[in-house]
Amino acid sequence: MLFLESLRRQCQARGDKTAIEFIDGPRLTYRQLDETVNRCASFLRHAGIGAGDRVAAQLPKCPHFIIIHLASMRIGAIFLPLNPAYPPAETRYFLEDSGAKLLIADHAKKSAVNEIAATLDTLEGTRFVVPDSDFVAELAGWSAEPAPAATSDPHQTAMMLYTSGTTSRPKGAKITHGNLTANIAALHQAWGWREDDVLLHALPLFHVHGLVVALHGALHAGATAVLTAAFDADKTLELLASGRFSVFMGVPTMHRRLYQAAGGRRIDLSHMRLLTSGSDRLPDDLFAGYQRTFNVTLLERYGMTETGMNLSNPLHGERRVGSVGMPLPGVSARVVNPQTETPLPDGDIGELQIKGDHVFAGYWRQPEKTAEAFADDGWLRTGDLARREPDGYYTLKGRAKDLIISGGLNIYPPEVELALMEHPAVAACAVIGCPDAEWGEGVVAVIVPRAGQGIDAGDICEFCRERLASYKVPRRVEFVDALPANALGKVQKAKLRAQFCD
Ligand code: MLC
Repeated sequence: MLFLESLRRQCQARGDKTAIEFIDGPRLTYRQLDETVNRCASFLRHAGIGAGDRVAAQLPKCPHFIIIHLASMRIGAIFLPLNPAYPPAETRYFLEDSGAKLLIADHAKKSAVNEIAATLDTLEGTRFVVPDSDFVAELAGWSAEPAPAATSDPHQTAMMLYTSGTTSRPKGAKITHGNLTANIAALHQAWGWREDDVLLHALPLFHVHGLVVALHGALHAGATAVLTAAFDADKTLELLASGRFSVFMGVPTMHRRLYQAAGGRRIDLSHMRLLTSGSDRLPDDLFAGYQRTFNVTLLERYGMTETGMNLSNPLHGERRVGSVGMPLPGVSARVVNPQTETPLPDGDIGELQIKGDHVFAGYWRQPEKTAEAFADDGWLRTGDLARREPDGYYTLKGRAKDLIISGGLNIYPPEVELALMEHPAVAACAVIGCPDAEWGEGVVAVIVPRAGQGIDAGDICEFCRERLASYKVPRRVEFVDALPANALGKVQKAKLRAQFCD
């Protein structure tokens, strides 16, 4: 049964049980959720949205984000969540590339939306909707008649999540209804989701982690998701300690902040059934510090936008420090020689490759990039290096691709480099990630200035801020006379890391 169908059944079976609740905000029962999603589906259909159309949402974490997400999928449209931190230049790219028929944006972004609308000449069909803050109330006028089931095809795309590339602009990863269903089934089994679970949801909703792993996980189980509009470590710790919650999911930067918020106090969280960490490597000291401080063992797992979740430490059994565990049910994993793509024996380090019904359907209108993502025999190339231990646990050993992970967010150096190269005083540049205690890695730009041009770091950062979401803006800028290059002219980033990362 597809995820959407099982969700509909949960809505029917759970009635008055709370499905989603915002801290200091609205609460919707399963019945209200179902009804509001139906109303939103009517609204979308009236706006001319049909199967296969892209519905973009650039919204803060709010009830109507969830409603629009579920309603789009319910009518067979493709949901496209966008980070509200994107400046107009980035948002415009996503709308153009996806050919979105509708952008639903936050009121606070009204002027940015107008700016985009004025310059989006390739997309005459795009409509822009900026709802009032109470969009759920606005929907009351629309019919709650259930939409006819628009999807029974697991291969139909349900949503599109943009990921950047090492050599190109961001690409839309097509996530099908079958992918969502496979992910949820695997996590339900592996993590023992229960209807009496109460999830404290503090992640953003525009990534696979917050949207699929956390939110879908809770709704699929008929459990309750309690959401915070933003992550505040002190507040989150207070909530976790309250005894109300059984599940919490975070990225290492969030866990680090929770650990620091404890300020050396011992706060027992052992009443919680499951605390997971993902989206970036969990440092060993944090794993141990968390155990001492909170009397719980974090469960580390490994996933990516193109697949959702792949590997996980066990719910019962050893949660191994430094390891991302074993393949989830329905997931096949192998470690191969990156050159020959032949499987390696246990203990050897190679590229991690993945297969399963959860693996995405390819990149939106990019058949070449899709072909590059897969080995000839259909395995997905993750670009991550790993080692499999003889007892089946996998350990990540670095990245085969040029990627920075900061606070659980992927930043592709070429995207930042492209922005920097637009600056008239930049002759050449390279962007690297340096270890950072808070963020995991921090963006560092190494720049060769154009002769005779004045240039300073503050100006460079300001320039990037206009073109890139602020988390991608370099935290440090270094100036050099020349970049180290190999015989083929390729910049040797390892040398730059050795020089500029302490
Ligand atoms: C925010 N900032 C960051 C940042 N997040 N800088 C670098 N890296 C980040 N991740 C910057 C902002 O740009 C801003 O800069 C300043 O910090 C304050 O912004 P904020 O919004 O108040 O930040 P904060 O709330 O503190 O956010 C930190 C965070 C957030 C850790 C809570 O980054 C976060 O929610 N991360 C989780 C991301 C996530 O869900 N990843 C999953 C991807 S899916 P300025 O200069 O404007 O002040 C995936 C697959 C998988 O990877 O396996 O899960």
